[in-house]
Amino acid sequence: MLTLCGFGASNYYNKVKLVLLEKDIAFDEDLKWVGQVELDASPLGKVPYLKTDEGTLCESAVMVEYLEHKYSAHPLLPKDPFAAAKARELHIFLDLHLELVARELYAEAFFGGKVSDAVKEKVGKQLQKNVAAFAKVAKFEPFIGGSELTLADCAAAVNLPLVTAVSKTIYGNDFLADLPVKSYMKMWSERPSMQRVQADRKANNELFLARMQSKP
Ligand SMILES: N[C@@H](CCC(=O)N[C@@H](CS)C(=O)NCC(=O)O)C(=O)O
Repeated sequence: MLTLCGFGASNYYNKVKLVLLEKDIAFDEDLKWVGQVELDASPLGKVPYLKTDEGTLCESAVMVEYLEHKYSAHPLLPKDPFAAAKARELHIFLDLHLELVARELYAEAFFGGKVSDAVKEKVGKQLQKNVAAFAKVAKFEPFIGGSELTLADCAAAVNLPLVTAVSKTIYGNDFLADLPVKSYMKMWSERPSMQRVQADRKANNELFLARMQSKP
């Protein structure tokens, strides 16, 4: 049996959850907030992590690759090695070059904190550069890499809305405005996997914000 550990307000948690649901794999969830993470499973103290009958895994990109190889039904990577590599390329762009850069602004965008003007300027430039590069590799036809839903779509579905929200809040304009993200997310919103993830995310987000506010 698989147990996904973490919390539903986390984009990386939800990427793995979308993959589990899209592939129709049975799994349990174990609510672990940051600070409650089992460090032998996730030594950096990050969520998500996955418990399997073979052992534990941390890093969402690794988890979804494991799931893809272990469970052949409902494939989320093309069989062709080059096409699969192109999907992985998009996955890296989304996690590393978009989300991880935007993350530097979450404190102010979402959590009532403050980010210095110097950081805002540096991150803004980097994010705009990376969005322009991402626009060259993303297809939205209708899926992020073309005609097939892949692992990269599960990363896109959780990360693109964050980039939009952060850039709108911090810089007053949506850095993704030139891309068809709205129709892409509408397509996702019609999938049962996303409907469950969104419902769980909303419920968990309330708990998450309440926990943040109760901390000094
Ligand atoms: N590269 C990691 C990133 C996971 C991550 O940053 N998770 C956040 C929650 S969305 C977290 O656990 N943050 C707490 C921390 O970094 O201490 C992955 O893909 O799993």
